[in-house]
Parts: sequence; structure tokens; C-alpha cells
Amino acid sequence: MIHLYHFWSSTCSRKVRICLAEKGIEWSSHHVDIVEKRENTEEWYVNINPKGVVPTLVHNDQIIIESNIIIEFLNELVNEPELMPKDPYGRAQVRVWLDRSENIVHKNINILSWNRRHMKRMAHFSHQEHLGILEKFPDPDKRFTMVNRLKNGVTEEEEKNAITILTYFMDELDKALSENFWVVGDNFTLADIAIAPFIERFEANKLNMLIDYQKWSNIGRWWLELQSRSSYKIAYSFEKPVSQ
Ligand SMILES: N[C@@H](CCC(=O)N[C@@H](CS)C(=O)NCC(=O)O)C(=O)O
Repeated sequence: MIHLYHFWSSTCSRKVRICLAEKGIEWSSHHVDIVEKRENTEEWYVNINPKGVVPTLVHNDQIIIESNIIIEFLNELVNEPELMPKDPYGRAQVRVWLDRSENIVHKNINILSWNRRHMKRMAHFSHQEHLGILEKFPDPDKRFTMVNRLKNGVTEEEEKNAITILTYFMDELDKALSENFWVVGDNFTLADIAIAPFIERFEANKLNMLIDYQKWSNIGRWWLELQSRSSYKIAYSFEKPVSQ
């Protein structure tokens, strides 16, 4: 049995839920409240995910962290449908997009989400309480970044830089989609899954400069196609549990 520790609206959790639906894998849900209760920094959770982030997948008592690694694991666990190209070069290309999704897109959308989303949803905490929450991050790198962000805020210049980096990413994505139907080749792969939740997050954060489908018409075509897949609909239909 597959157990998924996840948060309903987290981009990385949604990525894994899309993959589970594509593969038709049954899974058991363990909702981790990363906003109100901050369960992700509690000892029981850090014991399974030392970084204190969602998602975490548990399969036969084996723990797998990192959403991109989780989706590769799921693809190897269940053969059909195959979500990686057959040829080594194609697989390398998918991994390049997985890397971009984490180190370019996730990193920079986090910067842009700070003022738009994060500060708003933490508004009921005082500065001191908020600091205490962020200081609990077990991962020293994440802890330093978050505490620093709270102390100094995200400046306009940092936001501008994040938008420039993401604009460049979208140019590259549009180019790939002008050459291929899906991000890598003619078949739907893990690359499509890894990027999709971030496009939705650009929309949710009303980052209009990053969702200009007149400028990036190939992305617009791909994005409509992606949202019409049942895996996407299933992943996004997971709502905040009522008890939380
Ligand atoms: N590289 C990790 C990133 C995971 C991550 O940052 N998850 C976010 C939600 S998308 C999280 O758990 N944040 C907790 C917090 O900020 O307190 C992955 O892909 O799994």
C-alpha cells in the first residue's frame, strides 16, 4: 500500500497526486497541515521527512522524499502507462525539466509567493510567533532562507529578478512546446507532471506576466490539454479536509 503525506494545496503534493492518478495507483491519504498546525515541523513528521516539507511517500515501510524522486519512483513501480521516454537521451531531457521545475520554478515561485500568499496566510501570528515557527525548520538551508526572508522581507528587486528568471523559463518551455506536443517528445511524461502545478500557481497568484498565452501560445495549447486530463482533475479535486 502507498501512503502519501501531503497538503491539499501544495504544488509538490499536487505533482505526486497527478502521477498517482496517471498510474491508477490506489493510495492512502495522510494530510499534513503545513499552515495552521505546522505539523510538518512536528517530531513525528520530521522523523519521516527530515526536511520538514511535503510530500513524503511511504511504500512497504520504505520512505521516499522529494516530489521529483517520488514521481520517478512511482513510474518505475508500476509499468503502465510509461511516463519516461524509451531512449536514454529522452530520459535525460525529462530529468533536465525535472531539475528546472525544482531549482528554477519552485525556487522562484516561492520568492513571489512570500508577499502574495505566505505572509497573508500567516497574518494571524505575531512576528515573534512567526519567527518561532520558521526557526523550527529542521533543514538548516531552508531555515536560514525562511528566517532571513521574514527578517528582511522580499524586496521589489528580488521579485523583479524572480520574474525575469521565470520569464526566461517560460520562453524555453514555449520553445520546447513549439517543437513537441508534450514537453519532451510526442508522449506525456514526468516533465509535464512536474511543471503543471507551477503554471496553476502562477494563475492562482495572478502573475499575469507569466501566464500570457498570447505571447506563449504553445504553452497555452499544452496547458489546456493538460488540464483536460482526468489525472489533473483528480489531483486538484483533493480539497482541504473538513476536520482541519
Ligand atoms: N524539493 C521538495 C520541496 C518540498 C516543499 O518545499 N514543499 C512545500 C509545499 S509545496 C512545503 O512543504 N512547505 C512547508 C512550509 O513551507 O512550511 C519536493 O519537491 O518535495
